[in-house]
Amino acid sequence: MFKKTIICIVSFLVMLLLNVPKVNAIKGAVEDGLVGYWSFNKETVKIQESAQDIFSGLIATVNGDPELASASDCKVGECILFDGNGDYFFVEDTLPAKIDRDWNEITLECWTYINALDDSWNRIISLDDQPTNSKVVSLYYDDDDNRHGLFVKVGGEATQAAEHTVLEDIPLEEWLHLVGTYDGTVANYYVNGKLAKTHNVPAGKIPKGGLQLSIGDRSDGCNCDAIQGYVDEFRIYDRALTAAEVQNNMDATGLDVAPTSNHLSVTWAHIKSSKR
Ligand SMILES: [Ca+2]
Ligand SMILES: [Ca+2]
Ligand SMILES: [Ca+2]
Repeated sequence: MFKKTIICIVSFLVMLLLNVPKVNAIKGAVEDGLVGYWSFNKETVKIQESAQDIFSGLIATVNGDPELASASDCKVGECILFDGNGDYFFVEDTLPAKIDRDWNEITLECWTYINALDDSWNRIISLDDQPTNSKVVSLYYDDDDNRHGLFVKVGGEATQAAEHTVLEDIPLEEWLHLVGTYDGTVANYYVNGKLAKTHNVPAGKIPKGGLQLSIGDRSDGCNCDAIQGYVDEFRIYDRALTAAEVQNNMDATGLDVAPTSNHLSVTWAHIKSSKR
């Protein structure tokens, strides 16, 4: 009788354990080489001021009047809506520099949902040295020439728009996972986890000197390359992610491991997933 009771209790406990729901289970983004990660989730955004990167604590200051969009309109938690008129985020660099530094390799990654085209260049993410314009790594699209891709310009080498971009207008009103990687030689552009374009830009590193990072327009906020649409889950790495890592990150909803205490003070319990 006693033995039977014990077996019953153990069985019950095992069943209980098996049925525990995974509360707020986070699928972690790759952290090796991660420099900054703007989730744009509401606890990281003061929409009239700034958005904080949840990995390094970098601050992106707000220009114009972008909106903090609700999770139901976004990919993972909340995100930012840009209206195409004066809206962009400018990343404040730190010391030692996290942005204006040598980039031997780089990855730019985000989710975006473009609402409308405007017959010009548009930069979803841009690391550049505007106004000099001798160094650029940018996830961009160009309605005028019906193209989208990863633009790389460094050391006198540059992506040729007619050859190295996807030759179609960027799809409208749908979420796109865009990743650009550059390892000093090869530039890869992934759309929704698939390699869409690859080509050689054998120019080596992107050297420090005037490099600035922006979201939604060129880094000098010219309002000439401003996007109309949403941006979510922007990550920047100092190495070229592999195809498998790009796939992993497409499913990512946060970070597996909280950054060490010197990074920032975001309440990790609040960073949860609500992927639509
Ligand atoms: Ca988000
Ligand atoms: Ca605006
Ligand atoms: Ca067009």
